[in-house]
Amino acid sequence: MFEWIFLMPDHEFYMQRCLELAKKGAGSVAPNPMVGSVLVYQDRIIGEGWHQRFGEAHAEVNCISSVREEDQPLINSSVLYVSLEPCAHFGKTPPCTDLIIRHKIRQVVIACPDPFDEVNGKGIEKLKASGIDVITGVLEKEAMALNRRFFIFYQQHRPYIILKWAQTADHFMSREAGQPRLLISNELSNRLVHQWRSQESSILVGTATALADNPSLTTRLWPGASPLRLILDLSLRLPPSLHVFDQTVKTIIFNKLREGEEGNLHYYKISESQNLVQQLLHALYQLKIQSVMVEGGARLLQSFLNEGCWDEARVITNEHLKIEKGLAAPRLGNAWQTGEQELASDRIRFYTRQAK
Ligand code: AOF
Ligand code: ZN
Repeated sequence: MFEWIFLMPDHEFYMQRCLELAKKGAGSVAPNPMVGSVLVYQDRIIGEGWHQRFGEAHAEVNCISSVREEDQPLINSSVLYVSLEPCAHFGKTPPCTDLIIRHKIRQVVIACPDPFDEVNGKGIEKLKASGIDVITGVLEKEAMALNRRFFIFYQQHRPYIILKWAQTADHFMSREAGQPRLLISNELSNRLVHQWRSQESSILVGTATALADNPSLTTRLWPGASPLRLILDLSLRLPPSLHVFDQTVKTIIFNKLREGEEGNLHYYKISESQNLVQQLLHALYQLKIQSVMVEGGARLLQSFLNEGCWDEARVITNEHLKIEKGLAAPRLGNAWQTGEQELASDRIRFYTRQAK
């Protein structure tokens, strides 16, 4: 019995390695998922790979081609670990299942199924049909969390939604309308926000925020790409002189009046009479935008909260600033706090939505 336990392959150990490898693709593979793979012969890793760049080779391909010449005869007696179901379709690259079958690999251990319609179970079926022993569900939760944007997008047909705001210690987001702009978060938090922006596909703000704060919504404080800008301007009343219209970044303007493109500005028509949040989410799904960070204002954030349409909230509180009156910050309901971080005078709290 003891010996049997000792000889059991440590699936979680190798899957953990797959997840570590997968993370090396962060920032270069979106909208594809981050995927890692290892090939193990009798408790020895003989190959490792990950999906490195969008449009290029998948994790399994890089893993198998990393095997040294002297180890190649061992491939057909090895176990392949992969953090996502191997694909069974011809996309930008050929199916990984064909490669695995061609190499006569005897066992494949998978963390989670691929929710992408073209794959979604077909990869697992194809491997099984060719006689390969397939084990699924190893570190499934961790693997899904790593690619949570990709999973939400394909399973719920909407982007992954992060709500972000800064508030005073007495729970205000800004001074009252017409009053001078209030800077709440400190420089360290502002830099962190730019890092967050670089991790998402898009940032959304409402009309009042675009006008009052004149934000650039770029990542100028962080070395990462600026996401798509999404501006809600139903009546197209925002002045073209605002930073968000400077055309340095592709910008979609959701409005009720017009469609079309002008350089980097894309006009997208929505209707005032229908549910705004649902229309936005539908549009973002159609546009294949996998994630959105909603950065204000209070009303727009509250609409997402009221609809229960959010996945994470990141709230920056300046613990030293009180203004006594102003525009109230949104109220979180059904939220779990998952973390907390202190950055000088600011405290950042992280929440996820609690399923009802
Ligand atoms: C895998 N291994 O490492 C990744 C997979 O256009 P393509 O050919 O790059 O295919 C993209 C789709 O393949 C993507 O939507 C997802 O379903 C899957 N990604 N599959 O077997 C990998 N990155
Ligand atoms: Zn593949």
